[in-house]
Amino acid sequence: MLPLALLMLASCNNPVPQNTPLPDSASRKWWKEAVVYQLYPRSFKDNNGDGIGDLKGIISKLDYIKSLGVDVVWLNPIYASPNTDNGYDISDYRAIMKDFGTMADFDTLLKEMHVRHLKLVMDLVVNHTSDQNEWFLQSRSSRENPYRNYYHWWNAERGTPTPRWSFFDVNSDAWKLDTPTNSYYLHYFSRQQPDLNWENPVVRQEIYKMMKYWLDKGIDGFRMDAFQFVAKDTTWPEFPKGYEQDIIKYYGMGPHLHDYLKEMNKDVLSKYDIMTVAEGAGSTLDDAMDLVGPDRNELNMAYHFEVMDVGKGKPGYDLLEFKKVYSKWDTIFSQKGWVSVFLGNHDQPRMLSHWGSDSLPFRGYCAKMLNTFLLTMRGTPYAYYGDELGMGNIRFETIDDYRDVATLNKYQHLKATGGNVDSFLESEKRFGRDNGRTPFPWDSSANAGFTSGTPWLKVNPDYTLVNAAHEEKDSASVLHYFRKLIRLRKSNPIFVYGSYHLIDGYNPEVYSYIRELQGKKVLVVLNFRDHQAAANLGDYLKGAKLLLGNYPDSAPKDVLRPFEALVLELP
Ligand code: TEU
Ligand code: CA
Repeated sequence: MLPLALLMLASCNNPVPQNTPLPDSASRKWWKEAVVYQLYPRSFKDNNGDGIGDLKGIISKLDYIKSLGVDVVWLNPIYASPNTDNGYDISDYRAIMKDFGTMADFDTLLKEMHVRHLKLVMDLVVNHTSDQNEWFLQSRSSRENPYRNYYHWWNAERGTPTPRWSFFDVNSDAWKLDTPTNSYYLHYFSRQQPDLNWENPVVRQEIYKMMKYWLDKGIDGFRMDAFQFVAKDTTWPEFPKGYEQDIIKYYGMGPHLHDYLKEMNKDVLSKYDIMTVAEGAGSTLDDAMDLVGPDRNELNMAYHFEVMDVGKGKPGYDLLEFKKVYSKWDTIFSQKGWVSVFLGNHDQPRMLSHWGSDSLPFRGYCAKMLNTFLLTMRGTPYAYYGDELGMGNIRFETIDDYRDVATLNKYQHLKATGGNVDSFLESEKRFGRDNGRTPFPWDSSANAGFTSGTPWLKVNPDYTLVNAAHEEKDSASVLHYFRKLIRLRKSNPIFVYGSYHLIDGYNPEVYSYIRELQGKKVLVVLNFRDHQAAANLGDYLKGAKLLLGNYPDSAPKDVLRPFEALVLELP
């Protein structure tokens, strides 16, 4: 993959495409033209004062969501769950989590969304269930139980199982000895999240039936959680030492994964006009293309993680790396297939803090600049709730403030093994998942208007500055700019179907690219730094006309102010 990535930055010396055709009607799809709004239900709006966001809360805010101009809402899991991983541990796939409301609330939500021409995409969590799921309760009860093979078991008389690393386990061990049957079960995530056995055709049929249950209710698609991990090599080969550093290579795209997807597509997906996106796209170009190639009959669009590695583990990040990754993924799908574009989600810190700066005086400019990137790239943009306001990381001081199983278990592990918990807490201020899960700031009243009770996770104290009511009144706010960006994208197919061409690729501070469709060209220029930076646009500026900029006196020019963003129409 690397050689292609290196070529990317140099490709800016190639001529700009001149006449990219509009794809034929068969290749134009609603899910390519849509803007997705990802909403974390626990933190959006609490309707009954228990401190937890709920479906009635979301219903009460649908007009706000509609006002953004987005088309699709992706809801993180709302199924019945004991909530060890905030709903990613499902105990009943056909019920709604008590905290969130009832099935009647769900039906109302879906109906009210469709009235407003908003589509609903649900999280589908089928790599694992909760250990409280009836399937698992049966499975663990005896070796002869009919549900036994729904999960992966290793009888203890065989000795200890081949080591498997776990994302969330306190000991990083993915095998847990279960005394009732003296056997180990597999859990890539926490002990409360046993992995389903996809090799069992009965499991697959159960899942397909469950998917139809929701699709027949009228939902518009699935985001498939951790799906690249579902297929396992059940001969359990030894992996080389240190394999967990390259986990996607060893856990991703296991045997028969594509067979399962083809089967699921034939039995379920192909029968509906829906959006389907798997979390993760493997580790090679072929993996990604195999998932979403239009001739493959598997899924619609990829959601890769590579860009998240660019900013991991070190302060600051290299903008050239960032450009390489985005340019590479654009190239992969330039002829066929489709990709998601995102800068944050519920597993990541806030995009503003991670990729830019939430410090004054530039925070508003920076939030606008990052949103400009998100909404002018090729691929379906996923805006994460609150990023339309410019929310930032909360940066908790103590472990007691955290709720995330990933943070809590890691902390416990370090404590038990004499690791450095202080430096861990410092790094969680930058990377902890709870940074991206704090309650939505609706207004400047107590608890940001999110709840009348005690919020399940602290509200970011900066809500007095960053909240929807305040930004609604301020025509120069991030919120108003976000709406303008969406209107711009919607009014011009160049942003969806236009080719992408990098300009001045080796510029370490400014990211510039041209989108071109049927001879029309738009130039996007983004200063990723908190200081003035040169864009080296040269002749491209001749006759350029401003479509949108994030400073009050924006105009086409070559030297950009801190976090300045320009969207220019070229002659
Ligand atoms: O995440 C899958 C996944 O691979 C995560 O471990 C991811 O690498 C990590 O969160 C980065 O910090 C999905 C969901 O998005 C996540 O919220 C769940 O916790 C996880 O699956 C288990 O269902
Ligand atoms: Ca509630």
